[in-house]
Amino acid sequence: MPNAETVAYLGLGGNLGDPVANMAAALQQVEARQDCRVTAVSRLYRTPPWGKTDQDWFFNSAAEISTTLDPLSLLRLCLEIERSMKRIRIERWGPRTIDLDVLAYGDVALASEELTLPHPRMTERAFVLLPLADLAPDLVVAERPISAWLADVDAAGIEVADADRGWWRRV
Ligand code: A4P
Ligand code: MG
Repeated sequence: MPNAETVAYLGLGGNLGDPVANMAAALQQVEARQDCRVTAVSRLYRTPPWGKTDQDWFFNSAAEISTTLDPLSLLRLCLEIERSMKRIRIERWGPRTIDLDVLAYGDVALASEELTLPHPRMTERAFVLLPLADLAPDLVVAERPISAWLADVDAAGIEVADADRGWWRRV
């Protein structure tokens, strides 16, 4: 019998090269697999740099997938896709061609050296919460819905770059 499917959420971002094309290619790579289906994608956002502010603005988005991969295999797939796009990881919070994070996997909570679920910093970051709220405002993370976390963060400056959720199929 095939493994059951689990709903998971991915966070995407980038500010080097052509981040929109990279995010679209990443989602197309996920979609092309037998063990993942992309079931919804957020609007595309343009966001001021968070953390290290002397760098270019980012593009950010989020995706809902349904997958038979276990959590660690899904993380490794994300890291493999990042590597295939030659992500440059020189400094923490620094510029990157693509960042592909596992935000949540079903209702799994775990913390290991390689993987923490839900993503530990997502509840502080408007550039994660705003796209995720397009898909799952009622998703509960750390005991509160995404919409409640979003109401508490500073989303100043964030713009919708493309309101058509099919943006990733057109790039
Ligand atoms: N890891 C553990 N749990 C997870 C998870 N749930 N998803 C481990 C993904 N990875 C997870 O990742 C380092 C390691 O975390 C992975 O190898 C994996 O084993 P990383 O992405 O290089 O993380 P980092 O850069 O060290 O730190 P952090 O806080 O994750 O950085 P982010 O989230 O990648 O932030 N501003 C805007 N506007 N938009 C952005 O997208 N992004 C960053 C980078 C900074 N500022 C930004 C944006
Ligand atoms: Mg990451």
